Amino acid sequence: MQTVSAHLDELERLVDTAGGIVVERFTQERRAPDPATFVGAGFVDRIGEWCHGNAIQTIVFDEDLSPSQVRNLERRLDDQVKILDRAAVILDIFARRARSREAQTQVELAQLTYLLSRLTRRWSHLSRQDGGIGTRGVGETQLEIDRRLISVRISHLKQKLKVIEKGRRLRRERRQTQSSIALVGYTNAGKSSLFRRLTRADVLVEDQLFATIDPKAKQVSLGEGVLAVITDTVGFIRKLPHHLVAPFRSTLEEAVEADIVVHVVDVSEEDWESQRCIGEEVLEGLGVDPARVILVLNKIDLLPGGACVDHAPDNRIFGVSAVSGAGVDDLCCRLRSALISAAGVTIVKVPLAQKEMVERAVRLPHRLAQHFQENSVEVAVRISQGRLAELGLDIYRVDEWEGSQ
Ligand SMILES: Nc1nc2c(ncn2[C@@H]2O[C@H](COP(=O)(O)OP(=O)(O)OP(=O)(O)O)[C@@H](O)[C@H]2O)c(=O)[nH]1
Ligand SMILES: [Mg+2]
Repeated sequence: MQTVSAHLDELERLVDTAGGIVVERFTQERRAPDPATFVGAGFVDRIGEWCHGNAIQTIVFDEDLSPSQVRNLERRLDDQVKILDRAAVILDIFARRARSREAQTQVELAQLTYLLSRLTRRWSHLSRQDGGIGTRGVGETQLEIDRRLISVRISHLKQKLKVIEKGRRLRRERRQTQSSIALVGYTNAGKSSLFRRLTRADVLVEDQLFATIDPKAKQVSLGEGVLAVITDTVGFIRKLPHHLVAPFRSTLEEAVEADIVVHVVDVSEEDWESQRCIGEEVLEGLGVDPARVILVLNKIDLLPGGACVDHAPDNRIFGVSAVSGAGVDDLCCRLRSALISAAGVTIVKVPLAQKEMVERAVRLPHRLAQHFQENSVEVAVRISQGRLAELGLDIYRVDEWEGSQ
């Protein structure tokens, strides 16, 4: 029951973000959902009466409803009340928030896919009544035409997204010489706040679900001369039907190709562990190697007595507050060392006595970090092995970065 109320709290926040006002909650305990109306028919009637008496326009279900369930429910309520499910509310929020051409295209694609799944079954139902004889073409009903038009629009949008994605991919490949970090996590975990703190960029931070729909990338200086490109992403949420997230997946897939994936979890939430699990499942589904993931438990300032989060022995978990800045320096330090030891980074260590080689090393393009020691200089650099060999620096390659980070 505790989980149910937590889920309904979240649904209430979603409705609020979508611009609705929640007036009442109803729950029914059943062994299995009713195939026709999800909840029992008598229960629907009771809610219907209540809605009628209180001039309520919309009922939102926390679970995914099938198209025929929506239809049956609306009929049973004499088409006086609109029935929505969680996915429909989320899509509405996405549509309000999308700003960039890419996000708008992704949202439209998700909406039409959702609509199409609803039209298809209704159409097959109605076409039987029609007897297949149409006036608008060979056996076509209006719904069939709608369905066809939607399918055409869907393939057009998919095509458009491919072009946008290709452009983004090319731009990213050109940047390949830069290190990258992706911020991911449950909606409202504080990804944008951390992005803002790290980059000092003015991005939207709001105590609302899905504040970020358009991923943002920006260069960040992590101290000690280490630079990286950091990306803020769309948040995760439980019970989001798979076909809806598909359009957003490619953006996320690309973000998590980053050298380091920072998984942000709001540790002040009662069910933060389950939000963490949802995040881990998504990352696993995207094929992200856990070795590349750093877990950040955010909002430690809200923990009773400002409790500290113990660092895991392998330095993969950090407690921070994006708002107060607590723990952020430690995190930056960890990010620096993680970036230096990421795949694609080579470390060369040249004795200071080798003056000419030292000159070459400290002038290498795409240097990530550089550190002078008593008798040598260390340089971490993103460079091809071939180029390193051409410069004669490959003999100075070392496995470990020893300098300060
Ligand atoms: N007290 C406290 N609040 C925080 C902290 N970090 C973020 N918040 C608040 O949490 C809310 C959500 O923050 P965002 O940064 O927008 O979260 P997000 O993960 O980007 O959320 P979406 O873009 O909606 O997925 C805002 O009201 C922030 O002010 C923190 O460390 N402490
Ligand atoms: Mg955000």
